[in-house]
Amino acid sequence: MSTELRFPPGFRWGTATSAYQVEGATRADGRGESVWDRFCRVPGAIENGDTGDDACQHYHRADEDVALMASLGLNAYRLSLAWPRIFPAGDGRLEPRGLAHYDRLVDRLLAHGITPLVTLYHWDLPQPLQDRGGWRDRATAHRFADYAAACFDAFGDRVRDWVTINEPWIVGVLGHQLGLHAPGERDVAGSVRAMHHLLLGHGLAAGALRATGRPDARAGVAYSLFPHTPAADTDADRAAAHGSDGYVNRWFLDPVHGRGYPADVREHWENAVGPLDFVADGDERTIAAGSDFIGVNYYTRRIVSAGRGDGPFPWKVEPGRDDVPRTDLNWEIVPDELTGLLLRLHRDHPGVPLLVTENGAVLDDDRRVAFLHGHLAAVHRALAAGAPVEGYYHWSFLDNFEWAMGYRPRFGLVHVDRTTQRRTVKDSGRWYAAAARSGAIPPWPA
Ligand code: IFM
Repeated sequence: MSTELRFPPGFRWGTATSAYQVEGATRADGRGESVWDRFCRVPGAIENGDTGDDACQHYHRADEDVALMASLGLNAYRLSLAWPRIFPAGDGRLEPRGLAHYDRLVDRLLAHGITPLVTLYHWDLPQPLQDRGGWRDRATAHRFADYAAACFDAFGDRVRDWVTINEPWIVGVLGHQLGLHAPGERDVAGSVRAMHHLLLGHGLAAGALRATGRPDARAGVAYSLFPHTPAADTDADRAAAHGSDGYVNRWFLDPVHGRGYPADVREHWENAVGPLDFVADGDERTIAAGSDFIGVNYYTRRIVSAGRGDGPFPWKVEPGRDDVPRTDLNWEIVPDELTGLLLRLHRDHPGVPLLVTENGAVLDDDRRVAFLHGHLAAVHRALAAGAPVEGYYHWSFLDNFEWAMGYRPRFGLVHVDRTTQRRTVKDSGRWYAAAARSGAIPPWPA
């Protein structure tokens, strides 16, 4: 009798990338400047002075890369569109060469039986919009909805599923609070505005998708979700973990899925930055208008204790447990938390389909196989317990530009030689291909 773990028919076996991290060709075909092009020029901002100028040259090697994906038997791919390729100035003139590139890429994927999941915003804001205030300015949410509508118009006949915004919390915290990501702001109040406008942009874009009248089109956010563990089994640490969960997870999930901003987090933010007067009447209704799935980007958990340490809040993020294995970036590897997270989302937002839109690790490749195995088994347990998980997109297809850490961390199932750009499928890529082809993984533990 087989004890393999079989996934449901139609399960999406995918990988994920984002435009700035893989495309390169930042000056090709009329592409405008993005905040990341600018940020990479700030001395010391990126390890080793790396930039996305070349990245994996995916812009020029898209055919080869899609053929490689197909040869691995993958049936899904999450990619992002570069806003500055489509609207080089952020708004106004559409660049037909940018549209033509993605048009061809989408056709290529479909011709190989690979279903595209398209992200509209994976952090490469056109610099001219940043010059007008970026996400701190409400108008950016409207420009985003215009860009989204143009993409729905161009690709909506072939693309059904859209991730509007990738990881609004990370954009807020790393980009606007800590200055570690583009646009490099250190402005706590500005970060709260930015996060609100990102969600508003999502709601406006989801509304624009509805307005296309395509009944099977779906929109959702890909959230950076961190399950929380209290450091000690005390009321104080449990309250801290709940508060931090609000800051990281509920602040985004609740409004998008119709519950409005959570009162406890709103109070924390108002204590920290004053009244949230940029949340206009009706905004929460707009934000809640029409999300069709939850995109789960899961990497690790947060262990939290009471005390000060995490920005302006009364909790502290602890370093993690000694007996838990780590990735080479020192992130705890806890696949069980993914099961718990998926079940929690199913409980809190019943009926909403779930997609694991990112999961991956920087590890030597033997350990990546174990990581994949553990996390897919975790997804399987969630499915068995009733969570409606439709697919898994491994981060990442290729070793790529890991933002402020440059090219040092390698997340790919496919190795990319930085000098020759040669692609070599890793053992983990072959393992994942076997799983995708058979629709099952060996029993866990192996
Ligand atoms: O590379 C990033 C990606 O762009 C967003 N989610 C996390 C990944 C790994 O850090």
